[in-house]
Amino acid sequence: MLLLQFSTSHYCRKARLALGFKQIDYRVENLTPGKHIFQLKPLTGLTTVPVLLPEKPGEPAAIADSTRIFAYLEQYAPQPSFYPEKPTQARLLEDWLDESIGTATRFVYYDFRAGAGKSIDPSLASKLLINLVSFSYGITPATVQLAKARLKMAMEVLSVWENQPYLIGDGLSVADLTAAALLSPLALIPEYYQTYPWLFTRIREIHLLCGETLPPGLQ
Ligand SMILES: N[C@@H](CCC(=O)N[C@@H](CS)C(=O)NCC(=O)O)C(=O)O
Repeated sequence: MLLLQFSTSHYCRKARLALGFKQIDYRVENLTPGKHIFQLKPLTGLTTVPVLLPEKPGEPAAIADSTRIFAYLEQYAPQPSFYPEKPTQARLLEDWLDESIGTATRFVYYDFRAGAGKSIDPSLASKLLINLVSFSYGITPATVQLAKARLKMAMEVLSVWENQPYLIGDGLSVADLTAAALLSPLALIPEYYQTYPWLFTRIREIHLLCGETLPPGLQ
């Protein structure tokens, strides 16, 4: 299988955790932001990564969107399951993390990289990328404030992780994999790293379990 991705995207990290959890062999192709639109649009009708190409006869040519990639992988390799218990609750948590919290993380992360975290990569290329992302997603002081409030609420919901390794029941689910990927960029922000140490303990554990490289800040 081939995963089309941006190397730094947390949604692509989510797809890699899924492939690692299922122990499926795959290769990655890193796309160039901007140029990616011309590669992806004809393939999926969308412009977002991750996109999975199963490269198998009789299988779909391309699957776009991390949630659909999870659904495909679940039927391709049912065990271990992404939904061991309370599948409806797990899917709801995944959807909320995808649609609300992954976006909030992006806003807070790029705001940090443009300000206090500038020195992480002072190169011109990084500066241009941060400016491009901030412009395309409408990252402004007001939207960052809203995103910070969303993350505060997310920490309350995810604080289940403080006392137990799984968000739902007694097994790792899509909810754990999604939270571990989509909140991982916060590891570089001291305010989050210091206030929520349990979050980064779980993110680290899940990466190790899935054989995925630890995100920046946890290496
Ligand atoms: N809901 C999508 C979100 C993916 C997403 O937002 N991907 C971003 C990178 S983190 C992207 O491809 N942005 C480029 C674009 O929108 O053209 C998923 O779960 O796959």
